[in-house]
Amino acid sequence: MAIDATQPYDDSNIFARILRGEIPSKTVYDDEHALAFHDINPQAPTHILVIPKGAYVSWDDFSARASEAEIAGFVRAVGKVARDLGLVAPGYRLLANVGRDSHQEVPHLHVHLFAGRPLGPMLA
Ligand code: IU
Repeated sequence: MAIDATQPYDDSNIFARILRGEIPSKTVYDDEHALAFHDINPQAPTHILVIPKGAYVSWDDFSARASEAEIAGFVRAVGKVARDLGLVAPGYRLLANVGRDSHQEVPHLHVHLFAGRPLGPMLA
């Protein structure tokens, strides 16, 4: 079910539980500011989720409240995952859903990274 991204952060969400180590994930990258892991229901041969370690619901929440170090760390992590997985040459797609109309389901900011096949034209 899509969430209302204006709600306060709910630390019982599934990604918060993954960050606390309460639920396992197939981790591909982990540092001070970000965690990246395989999506449980992949929509492409490679489907990674990259999340900041801080408690942020959405891109706008993150950009308003996160420190410069958190923002830089998160953005760098997304790029590092793409480089480390060898995705730059074939190409990849980043997507962040926010709120009801985009069908965001997990109320912790995440960027989807899709790759591994021609992804077709961007869908609005
Ligand atoms: P969305 O942008 O909030 O709609 O994407 C949430 C994603 O989280 C979606 O692709 C799910 O398959 C994925 N996911 C997951 O990887 N592990 C989980 O335990 C749950 C959802 I729940």
